[in-house]
Amino acid sequence: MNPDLHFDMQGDVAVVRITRAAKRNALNDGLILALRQTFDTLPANAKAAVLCGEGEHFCAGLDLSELQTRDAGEGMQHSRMWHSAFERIQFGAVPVVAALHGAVVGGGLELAASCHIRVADDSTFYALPEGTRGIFVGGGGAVRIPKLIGVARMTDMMMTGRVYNAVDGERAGFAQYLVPAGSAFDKALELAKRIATNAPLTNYALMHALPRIAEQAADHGFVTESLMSSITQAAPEAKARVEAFLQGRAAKVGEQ
Ligand code: 1HE
Repeated sequence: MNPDLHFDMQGDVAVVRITRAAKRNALNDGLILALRQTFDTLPANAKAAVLCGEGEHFCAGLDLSELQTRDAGEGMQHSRMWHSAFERIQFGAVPVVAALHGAVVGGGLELAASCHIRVADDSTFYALPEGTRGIFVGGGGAVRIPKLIGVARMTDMMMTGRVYNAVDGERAGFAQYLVPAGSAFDKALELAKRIATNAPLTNYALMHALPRIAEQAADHGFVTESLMSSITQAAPEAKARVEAFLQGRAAKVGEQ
């Protein structure tokens, strides 16, 4: 295991923590490969995961000290390495909740965007300093970030160096939850534990089918939706859950 990445299980939730606080959790090649390996080989009993960072910041993005003079081909391979690691998060085995605080910038924002749910605390800020550094996003941000905040906001961030604070960031769509400073991890863990109680096929459909359906033409999307709907409904677990509700044994909407 990479010394800059800590892994442990809290019940059936996998907790993945970047522990490179001295360098603001900047992502070097070793860390990217370790993230890929970790999400590729989660224990079979993991039903959800939390991704977080140690210290004052979630992640300062690409380790700029490794940004050597790559030629175009090497640069593309490097970017593709990030893509393959973050795809293991987005399209991996379990839903991943990101616990955000402090800097969520550059590749750190790309990493957060590959998770399924983002919980930010009041100290969180978002930026894409790639624009200032004379480069471009390369970790899937051009695909994922506009889906959260729209092309216009991302263009503005990269052209002008705009930084979003936690409140404006939540309003813009970076995070689905905003909590008091210091409590993002606890909230993320609470959500992950809740997600872990879902029927596995429902979580699978949300992770693997929903984002693809959303990108399909509507008439294709309706068919894919109906297939996924029939598969989830046919599972014995779905029948048992519906039966429990009908017999008054399951929570009503809004009850835990
Ligand atoms: C780093 C990095 C890094 C910090 N690579 N070493 N990302 C950026 O352009 C963000 C650059 N970082 C910052 O703007 C600031 O560090 C923070 C706002 C995140 C935090 O500030 P602060 O005052 O808490 O920390 P610091 O004093 O700036 O940094 C502490 C140390 O971490 C320092 O090293 P030291 O040896 O002098 O102690 C910094 O050099 C180091 N450090 N951030 C390397 N990013 C797939 S493409 C993705 C493209 C990108 O992500 S580009 C955006 C890169």
